[in-house]
Amino acid sequence: MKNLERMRQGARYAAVPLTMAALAGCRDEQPRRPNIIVMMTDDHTAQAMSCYGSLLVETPNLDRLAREGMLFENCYVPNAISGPSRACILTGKYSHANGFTDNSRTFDGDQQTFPKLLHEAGYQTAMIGKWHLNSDPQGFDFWSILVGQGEYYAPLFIENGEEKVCPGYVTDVITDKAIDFLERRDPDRPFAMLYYHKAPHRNWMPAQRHLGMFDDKVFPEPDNLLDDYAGRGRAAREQAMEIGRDMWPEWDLKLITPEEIARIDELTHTDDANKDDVKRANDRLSSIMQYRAAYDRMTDAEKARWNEAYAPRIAEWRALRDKASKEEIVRWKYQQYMKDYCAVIKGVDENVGRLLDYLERIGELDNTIIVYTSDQGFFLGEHGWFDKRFMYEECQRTPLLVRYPKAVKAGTRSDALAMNIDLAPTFVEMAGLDVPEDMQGRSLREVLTSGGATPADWRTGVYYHYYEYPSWHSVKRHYGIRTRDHKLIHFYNDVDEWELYDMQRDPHEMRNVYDDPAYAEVRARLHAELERLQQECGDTDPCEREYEFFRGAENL
Ligand code: SGN
Ligand code: CA
Repeated sequence: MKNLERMRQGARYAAVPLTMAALAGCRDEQPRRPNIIVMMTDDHTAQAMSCYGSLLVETPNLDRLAREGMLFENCYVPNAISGPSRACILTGKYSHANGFTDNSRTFDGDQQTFPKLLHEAGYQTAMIGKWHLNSDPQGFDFWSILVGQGEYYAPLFIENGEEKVCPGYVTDVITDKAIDFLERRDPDRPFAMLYYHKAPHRNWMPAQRHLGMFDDKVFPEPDNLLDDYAGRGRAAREQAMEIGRDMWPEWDLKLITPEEIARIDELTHTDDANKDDVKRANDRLSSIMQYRAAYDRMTDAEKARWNEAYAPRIAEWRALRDKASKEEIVRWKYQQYMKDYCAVIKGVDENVGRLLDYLERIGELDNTIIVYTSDQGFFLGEHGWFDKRFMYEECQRTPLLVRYPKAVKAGTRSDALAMNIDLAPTFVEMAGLDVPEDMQGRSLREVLTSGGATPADWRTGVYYHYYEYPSWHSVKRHYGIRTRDHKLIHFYNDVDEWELYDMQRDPHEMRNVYDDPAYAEVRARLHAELERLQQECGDTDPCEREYEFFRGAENL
């Protein structure tokens, strides 16, 4: 509490005239403070954005943000999982400092966040979409949040404390709410809006208009789709996120007809006391129950269109499942996964376009700092995986685009090691406030306004710490450091293993060189760097800290 008070006082409005005059090009009139929109998606990785070079899907509206703003090539999250990542963004602090280390936690909403600071400084604030922090949002004039993970069809929201089911498709509904908030705003004051999508989170249910749109596309496979994890440790081998083995046929791949759903008991019955069989039966039950619940939210007309769209896939699966090899099944499932994931991305991209058009129409587009990011990256078949959590590149890295023509040159790229904890201080600073000293990220303002040059004293390594184990997908607890050229990871808890990767020679992290004598010097240097970062951010006893888990498993 003492801290909060101190920070409140620290976040004075003092620096406005100077900073804003600089940003607004020193005009005579009282400079306008920028609006802020944070567009965040859930599990959208750079491999599925054409501005990052994706061959999987075209994202013209996101590409527009990149073309008219700055694209960050190296933005990293400190903890690649939803709730924790959201807490990092709100507070500008690492998980151990903001207290939200894993999805079972409840966010302490009394602590300092950037929306609160902006609100206190006169901004109109709104939070719309996936919140996933298990406590009510604070610091917003308007909030309308999905409950937990949220649903794709007819999603349930809590709006300023009241529950309401909203008909339609979640990505469209969130955008409608965002536009509605902007319509109702006071045009004389700046706004800050968190526009947070559920999409493209598992189980990747496309909007009706996108069903079947990729039926004829053959998606390029990552080189390591059939990875056997040789050259890596137990963490990579013992996870539960393989497309071939761990994807649920019904929930993830939609491989069940409505008639079969009705026979759920028969389908999931087992007499066998064998542990593996019981686990399989339980998984199948969860898979079908979850799918049924999601499917039942659709209207009859939507269900009919859905059934028609997935019937050919179900028929193909039946013809293939008993005769295909294990590899063929992985490859087939990967294709289906990509069809759904990319169709869901289309919904995001279109809605981002809709919001940009709206801002343009009301004359606020160029007055608004628009950020596009995701709560973390995601595996799209790399290492044979879906999901995230690992400190491996595909999910530690997250997309980051920033458009604000008054200060950010169009079409610029930055390769600075950025982090999502940098966003809070960036917004606070660009709104003309002093950045509170306890924010651990560093404002990106200098990077944004430099045309892409990285300040000489910028960070040289990013810190990571993942805690949620045992849990979904069995990714072991780990922490580590990524520098421009290397990555050092320590897996701990029920294991004690180190991994070191040469990111220049081995960008896909296929060969752990921790014990390779050729890397002895690098290894010592990285250990020292890691310790320094841990001291600096206060995570000094990463394996020893008392760690209670699964207190609120229903929150996951
Ligand atoms: C759900 C998903 C998991 C996913 C977590 C966390 N299972 O539990 O696959 O890893 O969310 O995701 S599901 O059967 O409910 O789809 S996060 O993005 O919210 O952190
Ligand atoms: Ca996520």
